[in-house]
Amino acid sequence: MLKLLFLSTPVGPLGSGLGGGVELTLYNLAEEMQRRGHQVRVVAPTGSVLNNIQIVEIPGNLQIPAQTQSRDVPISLPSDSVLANIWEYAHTVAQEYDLLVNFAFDWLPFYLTRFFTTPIAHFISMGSLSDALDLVMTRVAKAKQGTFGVYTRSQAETFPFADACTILGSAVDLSVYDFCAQPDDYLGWVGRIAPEKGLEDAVAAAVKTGIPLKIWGKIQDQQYWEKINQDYPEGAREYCGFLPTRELQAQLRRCRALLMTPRWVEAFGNVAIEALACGVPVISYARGGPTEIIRHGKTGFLVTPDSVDGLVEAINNLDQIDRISCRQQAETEYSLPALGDRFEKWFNSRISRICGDK
Ligand code: HBI
Repeated sequence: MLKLLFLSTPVGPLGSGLGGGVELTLYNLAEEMQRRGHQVRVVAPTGSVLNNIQIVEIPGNLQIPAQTQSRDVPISLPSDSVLANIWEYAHTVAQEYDLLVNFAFDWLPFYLTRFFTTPIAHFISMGSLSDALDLVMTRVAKAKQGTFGVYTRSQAETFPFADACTILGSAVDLSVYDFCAQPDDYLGWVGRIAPEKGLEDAVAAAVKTGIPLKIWGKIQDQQYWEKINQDYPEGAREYCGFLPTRELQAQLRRCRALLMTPRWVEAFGNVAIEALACGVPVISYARGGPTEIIRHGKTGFLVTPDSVDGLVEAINNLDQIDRISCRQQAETEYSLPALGDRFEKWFNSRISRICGDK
């Protein structure tokens, strides 16, 4: 039995949607590790909510989302930084745990690694975003073998230390997602509403095909959202809010397809496996994580990046896809037990390696 301390992302309370896919990963992993008999405690910003997982809430000001910064921006922390407060707490209790698992994509936790005696495993939730982060991560990767876990190979390859990354994939709790054989006549888009997610292309494709688009997710960039509203007619899209998983899947399952339009190297694309779990085919730009998830022509389509016409062509070919094969792929590749096996192996290797560290 391992005693695990999970240190959450500092960009928002868990359950707010500001943490995007990493919120789902952290929650699913905590659930699965507890199911296996390990002790898990999560340290997260005040206001975080996770059902039946012990949370230590830490006050302080949220961190600027790293993907809104350019690559050469100096590292910054707000006054009374929640990130710094989380790691001050971690330092006071570290001795009580076998392993600290970090989910923040931030300079401070990477820099502090060398000063902790308790082993730290860093789960990286995005591709490379900044030179300063790449530098400190490369230094840690060299000093502590096996420190970095990532979702996908294409995400790892955005970093100079790609070969030092452990590929972990992702998963969903399949019991929460219900298969839907007969969809309604609309398309779906799920994600943080922000420029790197390319929502405008999904709306443009919906307008061209005349099939309405339903949108779920947190509005993270207000003016980006307002520009989409100005550029596209009302009928083409309906904003359905940011929903908890059970409510989301009850609507997502009724889509003819999920559209994914990432402008950046999407580290994984948890929404893709949520859709597959409901039997919903996924049409995505061939960029980042989705290229390792979608079986082209079988469980969805991979489209030339940034090509709205490519999205339209794929939408017109949806009848080729058998929705059962989407659910089956989720069951074979993205179940929680499979995820738990991969992470448990990584945790144990990180703990045992403590003696081998330079
Ligand atoms: N930005 N600074 C910072 N730290 C994070 O942990 C972070 C982020 N931006 C986005 C994000 N985490 C998550 O939404 C993604 O990792 C999924």
